[in-house]
Amino acid sequence: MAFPATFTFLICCIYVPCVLSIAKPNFVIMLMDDMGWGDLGVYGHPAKETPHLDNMAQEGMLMPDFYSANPLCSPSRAALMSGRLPIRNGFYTTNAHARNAYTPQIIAGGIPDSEILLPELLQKAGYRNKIIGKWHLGQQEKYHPLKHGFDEWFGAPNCHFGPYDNKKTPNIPVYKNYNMTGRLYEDFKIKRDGESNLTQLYITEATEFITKQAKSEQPFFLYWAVDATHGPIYASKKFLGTSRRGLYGDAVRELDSGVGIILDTLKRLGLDSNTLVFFSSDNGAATYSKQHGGSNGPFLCGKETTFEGGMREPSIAWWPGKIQAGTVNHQLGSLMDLYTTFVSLAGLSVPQDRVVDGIDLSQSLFQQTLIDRPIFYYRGNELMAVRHGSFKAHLWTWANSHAEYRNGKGVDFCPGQEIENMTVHDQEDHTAKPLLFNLDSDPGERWAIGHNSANYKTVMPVIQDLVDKHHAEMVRGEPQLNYCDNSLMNWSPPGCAALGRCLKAPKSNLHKCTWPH
Ligand SMILES: [Ca+2]
Repeated sequence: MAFPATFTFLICCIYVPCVLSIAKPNFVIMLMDDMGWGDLGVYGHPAKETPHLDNMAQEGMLMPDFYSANPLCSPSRAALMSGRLPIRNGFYTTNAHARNAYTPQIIAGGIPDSEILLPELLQKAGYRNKIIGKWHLGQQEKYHPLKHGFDEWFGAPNCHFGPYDNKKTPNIPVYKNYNMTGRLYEDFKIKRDGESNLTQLYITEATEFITKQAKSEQPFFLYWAVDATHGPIYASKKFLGTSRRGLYGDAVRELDSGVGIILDTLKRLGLDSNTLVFFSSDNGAATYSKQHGGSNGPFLCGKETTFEGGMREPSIAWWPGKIQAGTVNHQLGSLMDLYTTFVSLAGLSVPQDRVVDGIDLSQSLFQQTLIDRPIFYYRGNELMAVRHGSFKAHLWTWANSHAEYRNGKGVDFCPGQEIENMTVHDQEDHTAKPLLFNLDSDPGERWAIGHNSANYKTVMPVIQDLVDKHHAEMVRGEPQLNYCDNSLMNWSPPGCAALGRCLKAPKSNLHKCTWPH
């Protein structure tokens, strides 16, 4: 007997995935740079200057227990893109123990070809991928985003430090896809008072891309990697002087307005019901900037450290109709999870030939089922701490060196915060008897649980098993951040000849990079 077409379709839907009947969802990652957990109104900042983010949380899900994979830009972003801890993907150094390393423009390494990045997988599923803003996975051409799965790029390969003299150090190029379109400070101004229209350009690039994709009906992945809250902090003229918090607050307000504009664009084009937007930050606020930087709320220290202030991120998930509005989800999450979750929602599987640290958060986002999993906190080549459930165990503690701290007169990663055995200036090894904290009752990591308490004796063996298993199964990637070379800086980026903007590179001086903390 012949089944009616609709009945056959239904049977197909039950037994095989309805690939053709369901449009693939779009993905947007809004990744802030050095923005802290406590910078958003909805996360408790008293300035209450983030109405669009607060509204995004109202329409979506607040995720207060969400982490970056590292307390520094480059390793955090490499983990986000690869779904794997920096210790696996190579974004660490072995030049010294437990040192934070990144990709300044003298770095010789970058994201290895062997890593399969999120956009590479999404490209296979028919997506068009765009990165706007900071890449930070290597400035050499072979490491560029368009060599690793992105179709479009507007932004810079490195941090926006400068201005440089183009003799000892070149100004950082800004790319439009494969080729440079100018340089920071020369063609894309960042003035001494912090005025720059870069965030406005990044907002326009985003809305134009989304509008183009809406017309084409091709699914897209937008990685909005804006960097106005990373030093040197900047904001456009319209926002300068408008915050109660000073220049940092001006930058936050402008980014917040950008979030509103992008979400409105999605709504206006009818894409909101089919787009998962995730807002977060690459690492904690730079507490060493004191009143000139961001806020990590109740958490200890900030950027560069594996205390909560270094890695817990202000995170919001948004997908109207799919993620229940106005919810708070205490799932322990990681930016690496976006890799696995997006790949799964796109109908693909993560690579099976390697360990992927990110987990599929779909059931947590859509059904609010908590998934049991640990969070590993690395600093360089060392596993510093592990969180499981409410508890966090510190295996190693360190703020920064005495040489850098200079008795409080130098660089201070924990200003105004001093916790015994924690915010120390010699690296302390606690692996034999880890320091244990309950982050639900003690989010500031101030009161260690007694080694002889019943709580310690119950919790610590569970975490120790996780640590032992993690170490036993670990396959470390070849470290990418050991060597530096001045000849590898952005002297002659692709496209410089057409603009008449190539600079003369010095002789190669390959040497071990120095990572002070
Ligand atoms: Ca950062």
